[in-house]
Amino acid sequence: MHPEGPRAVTGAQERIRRERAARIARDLSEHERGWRWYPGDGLDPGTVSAEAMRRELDRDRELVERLGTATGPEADRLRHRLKHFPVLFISAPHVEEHATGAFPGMPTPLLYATCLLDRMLRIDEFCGDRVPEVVGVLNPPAYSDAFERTLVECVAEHLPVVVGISNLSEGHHFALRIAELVKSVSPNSIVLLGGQHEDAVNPDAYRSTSERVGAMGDRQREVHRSYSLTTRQLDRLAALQTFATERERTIVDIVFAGDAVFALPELLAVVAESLPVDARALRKRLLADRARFAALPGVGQLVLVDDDTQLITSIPLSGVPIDGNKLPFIDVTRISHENLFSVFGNRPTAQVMAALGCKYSCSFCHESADAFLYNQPKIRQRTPEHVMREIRLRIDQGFDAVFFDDSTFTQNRRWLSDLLTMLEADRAAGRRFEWGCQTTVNDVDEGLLRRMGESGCSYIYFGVESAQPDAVRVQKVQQLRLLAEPTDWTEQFRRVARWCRTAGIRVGTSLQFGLGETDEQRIRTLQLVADLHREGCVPDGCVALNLNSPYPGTRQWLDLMRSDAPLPDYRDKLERHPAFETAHQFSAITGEAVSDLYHLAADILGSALHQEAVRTRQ
Ligand code: B12
Ligand code: SF4
Repeated sequence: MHPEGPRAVTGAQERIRRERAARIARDLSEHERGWRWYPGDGLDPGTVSAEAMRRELDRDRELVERLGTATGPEADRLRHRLKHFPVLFISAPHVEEHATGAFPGMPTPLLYATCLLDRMLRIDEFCGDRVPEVVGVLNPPAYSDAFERTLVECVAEHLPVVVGISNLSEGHHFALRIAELVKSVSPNSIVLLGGQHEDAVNPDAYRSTSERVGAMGDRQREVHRSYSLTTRQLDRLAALQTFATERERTIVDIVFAGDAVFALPELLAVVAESLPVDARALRKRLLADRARFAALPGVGQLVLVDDDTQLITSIPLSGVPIDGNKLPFIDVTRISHENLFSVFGNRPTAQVMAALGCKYSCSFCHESADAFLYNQPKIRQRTPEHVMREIRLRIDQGFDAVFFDDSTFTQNRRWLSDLLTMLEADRAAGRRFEWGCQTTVNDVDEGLLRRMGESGCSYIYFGVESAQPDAVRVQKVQQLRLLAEPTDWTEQFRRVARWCRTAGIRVGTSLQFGLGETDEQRIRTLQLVADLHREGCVPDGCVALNLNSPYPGTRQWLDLMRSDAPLPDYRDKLERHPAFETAHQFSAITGEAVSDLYHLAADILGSALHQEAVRTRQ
């Protein structure tokens, strides 16, 4: 019973509903108000659930117990403190200052991981008794002393209960440094690591995939033979898993591998129930509460060290893939660094991902193995309607341009045609914006490019790799030979670049070295791009240089696991030439040869080369 009786309860309920309505009107833009959890669900975000109502009434009661019936700013501050606990998110950068070969974009992996949590917080429907307050989303474009100072200040000021760090392999070294710094300032903060590096060094995923392949018929088993791993081969990966070292056991508390969308709010709900939190007690509780996670949508697992046995233990999710159409849009409003794309004149650019996955399986690319390792469909596509709603939201939020982050945006022609029809209709209705995407030279033709250009597409990034890529490693090249009019890769790129020029689309490209090419082939590659630059197809600053480096979660990585060659350890500080997108110590081209290659590329490509230093401005 409420301390002041049933009438006071009804009054409080009315107040809570009014506050919710005001919050929706204040915080949500028009395109976010018509749905509760995901666009199209037909539910009202203003409805206060029984759980949220109970939580607010409990807070009222706690406040009365502490302050009596006093109101005013002090009461508001206390209510806020009683209700919330601080959490901090960080997207680990992969380069230091003065790098010129990097493109710092939006931290989409982190934003996807927090999308459901963010929605819950925006409509005040977090599924727990105490509510996380996100005190920062740090996405530094580069690791620097200034970033360390900002981090230390932020952690010291807020003493976050949980710090979530998003971690790709190239940024792994910095992710661990961030974890260490957090623990040095706030030893009680729970440090949580997640992202594609953790997905790709998770021995459980490789073990279960190997078992799945072992149970297949002969033909299927042959197709997937790269995934057949012996115990010895799997054990080699164990040394790279986070928690394999003593240091990691002291600076990281929980690792998440796989789809974190539903798992993250659940984990924070367990934290909310365990406040004031202690890492050992939390781990014990998580292990006892496994069933909560086994019921959640998503493929993946929490990974932690069992304090009783000292063994690395997993808490799996249900294994049911997440439908991207039933997720809230990512919340792009809280990141510390704005996302400006020089190809769109440094105007605010929204990154939108319409599909996950790629139909090809190039050996150096994470798309080659990741979906299969997590037993997911190879391509997970959102409907064009769902994507259009996100675009409309971004335009209303003030973004001037959209970049589609899909690996191969034009891989599904029917889907693309439907989206283009919608873009054309919006354009005719006055909603005009510039957009770009990335794809392969196999997956476009003259008519399609013309139509894309007419609907606002002004830039396409083609992963060309080289003038004569090795068809075994670069599967898209192999596929080109199967087209109706088989052609040579160089010729196809030249033809596509010219079609783009006619359609008013600028071409960007990434070149990849260290895939076994000869010096002569390198020169031919650079000259091909330089010619297209001179012809006006490739504008200044739109060519990126890469060195092939075996990333965990690729077919190349599986081949390394099956061989006796050492597996790269991304805990090491990576050696990189500032003008390359990728580090080189695990590459076939290292040391002096890297700067020689840079000078060769700079001489031949001139201003076509991307040379802009990462912007560190907030
Ligand atoms: C957008 C993007 C970028 C952006 C932003 C990346 C960032 N960290 O901020 C930019 C342009 C900056 C970028 C840079 C690079 N990228 Co990139 N990028 C992508 C891309 C296209 C989309 C990522 C995404 O949003 N996916 C969708 C979400 C739903 O999936 P997800 O990323 O797996 O995230 C889920 C989980 O991992 C987890 N999770 C993620 N973060 C966190 C954090 C916490 C706390 C928790 C609990 C869980 C969690 O939950 C998420 C939701 O389920 C992917 C390709 C792809 N299709 O995924 C490549 C990809 C991630 N990039 C890759 C690479 C190699 C790079 C670069 C090295 C490129 C380069 N040569 O310079 C750099 C390295 C950046 C770094 N910090 O280390 C590889 C990663 C391989 C690996 N093993 O790490 C990928 C897979 C591309 C590929 N096809 O190989 N990239
Ligand atoms: S075509 Fe591009 S995205 Fe697809 S597997 Fe090859 S490199 Fe990766």
